[in-house]
Amino acid sequence: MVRFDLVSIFPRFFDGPLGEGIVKRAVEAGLVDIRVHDLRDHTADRHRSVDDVAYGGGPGMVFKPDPIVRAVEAIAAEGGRPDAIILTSPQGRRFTQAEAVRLSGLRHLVVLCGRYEGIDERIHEFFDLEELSIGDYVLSGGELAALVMVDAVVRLVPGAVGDEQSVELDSFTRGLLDYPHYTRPADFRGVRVPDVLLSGHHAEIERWRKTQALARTLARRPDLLPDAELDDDEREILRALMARKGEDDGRD
Ligand code: 9D3
Repeated sequence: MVRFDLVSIFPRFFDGPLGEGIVKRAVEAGLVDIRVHDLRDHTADRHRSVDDVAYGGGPGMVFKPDPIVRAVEAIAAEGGRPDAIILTSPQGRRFTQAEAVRLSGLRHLVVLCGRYEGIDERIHEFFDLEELSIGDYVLSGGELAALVMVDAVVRLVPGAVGDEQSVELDSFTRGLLDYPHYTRPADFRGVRVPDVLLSGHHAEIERWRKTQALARTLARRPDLLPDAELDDDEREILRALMARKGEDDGRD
């Protein structure tokens, strides 16, 4: 069982995404426990204020430290000391599949959803915070990033995804992009499914899929190849693809 406590100023943001599909099923099956907390419930002032202007001036607001510290203390008082406290932040290190695997091995995760310009830096004096970003683009806040992390981690909890094999074969687990997929009809408006897939030759189909996955990875995500887990076949196919590409590059 993995427990998530998500802290946000927009708690209803999570209703839709957590109420559908694999995550919903995992919650219903008791594999994960996901609790959403309204940061404003942890304020101590009449106006329930969570933010204030920045010392030193400049645009944008900053989360006050007090409601955040109180929220984490309340979670710890009720659910015990968490194994990790994550702050979603554009300044964080990148959340990757390897991070998802690491987090899926923990039992209790707190995710603080950043907004505005961030949290008062003194928060770091009170907890070990791990800052994580989901990528190099600008979001309006950390809620979507938190949902991305929850989704990626929940899929890794044993039993959450019906077919364990599909989790194991997932492209980012192996470090390669997936091969192309086709379904019926064999001829769609004159465009045919590659013959090899209809041939019934399982060894040929496997080799075609490996070649396609490698060619796509080479063309679209060559950055993945150095860390990809390749079998002997795949290493040989990749050598051939790269030799061919080398020849093409030299052509005018
Ligand atoms: C307008 C604010 N910007 C001023 C220079 C900085 C800024 C602050 C807060 C930009 C975006 C955000 C909100 N983003 C997140 O909280 C966030 C995020 C992201 O924007 N991209 C990728 N991962 C993440 S995790 C949290």
